[in-house]
Amino acid sequence: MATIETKNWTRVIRNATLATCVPGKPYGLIPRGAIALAGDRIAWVGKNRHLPDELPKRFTVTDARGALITPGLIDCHTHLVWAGSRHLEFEQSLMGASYEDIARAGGGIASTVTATRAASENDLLTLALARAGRLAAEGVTTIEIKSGYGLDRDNELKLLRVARKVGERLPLTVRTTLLAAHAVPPEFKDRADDYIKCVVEDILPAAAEEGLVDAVDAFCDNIGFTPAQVERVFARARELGLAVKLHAEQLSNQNGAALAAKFKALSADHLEHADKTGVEAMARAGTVAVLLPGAFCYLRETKLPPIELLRVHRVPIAIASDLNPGSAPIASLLLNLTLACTLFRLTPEEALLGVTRNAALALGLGEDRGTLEAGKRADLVIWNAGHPAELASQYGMVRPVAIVRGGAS
Ligand code: DI6
Ligand code: FE
Repeated sequence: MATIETKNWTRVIRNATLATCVPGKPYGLIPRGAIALAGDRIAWVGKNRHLPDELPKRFTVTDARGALITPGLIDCHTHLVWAGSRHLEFEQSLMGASYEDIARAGGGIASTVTATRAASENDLLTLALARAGRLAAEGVTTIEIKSGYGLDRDNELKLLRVARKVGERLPLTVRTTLLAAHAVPPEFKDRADDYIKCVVEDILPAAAEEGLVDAVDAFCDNIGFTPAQVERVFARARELGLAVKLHAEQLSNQNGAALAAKFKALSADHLEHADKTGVEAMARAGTVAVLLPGAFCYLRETKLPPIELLRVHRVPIAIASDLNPGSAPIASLLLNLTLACTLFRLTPEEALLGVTRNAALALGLGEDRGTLEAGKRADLVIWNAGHPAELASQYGMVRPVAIVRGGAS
């Protein structure tokens, strides 16, 4: 074997059960493995016995005593900047009102928009930090945060600024997504096309100009926007060189998955009502399927996303929390792992890949993170577990023992 170059190493963790999430074998598992870091990067991954016999004294060597190590978890779909609470709607829904009924009666997203517009940037930051902090504490090192509760230029930009600040205050990488096309704001009631014009001509360019947007999303559904309206938003996003993603086929089939694929979207999300045509288009475009079992569970949905079709067509499946005040007020990615298995029958391996490798792809970060491989960012979690299936197979007992973010813990 070639000599391993240890010159730049800053840290070694040995005697670990490494779930590298690299393709080839289940979980990319390396039992009795070791991982070496060089600054904020992974320098080397392999078996203990392939480590050089003499490790220089100058860097830290940790004995993991067999503990499981995974890549840092990635929550690739959240709406965690909001104010107000929808607990009364929760009660209405338990009395029989559907999510659509509540939205059509002026509640739903619109009620959160009222509360969020009234909140200051500072108050929103405090609320968002608490939610993101819950995710970070369970091993999440990268999150996506969408706007979508401002619905006018100043308020959408306010949400995106708060999202960026979350990434400055917490040891998390934050990717921001502009979701101005989430709902029609009250001042545009019955004028959805006029609102889309405002998104395309005003909100989107202003947010992009301020450097607040990593991607652009829209809600394509019977209570959201039509495919034609989404197309206008996506066309403008692409003109500005921004990636797109779509809330597609959550409550009904609008051919949103195919539309997302047409624009080479990073991901199409929800997908309960997606069909074969949509899945095939996603496969051809390399669009990731982001499944949101927490929202499915909270809305007591019964129509399952087409898991088998996604598998057959080799569409990468990611799992995310969808953390939001209406359909998924559940601040736990780990609970979503368990729900992905129990509700969607994903295997624990598929679930883990869904919050690591495939979640990175859904954010356009596949080259940089999501697996334990030399060259990737040194985001990793050491767990009080010995096998990766433990992460999804139980909830509330498996937790991080240590979290390394960009090489630091
Ligand atoms: N679908 C969802 O599940 C979230 N947004 C969307 O388009 C829910 C947003 C909310 O109810 O506040
Ligand atoms: Fe969502």
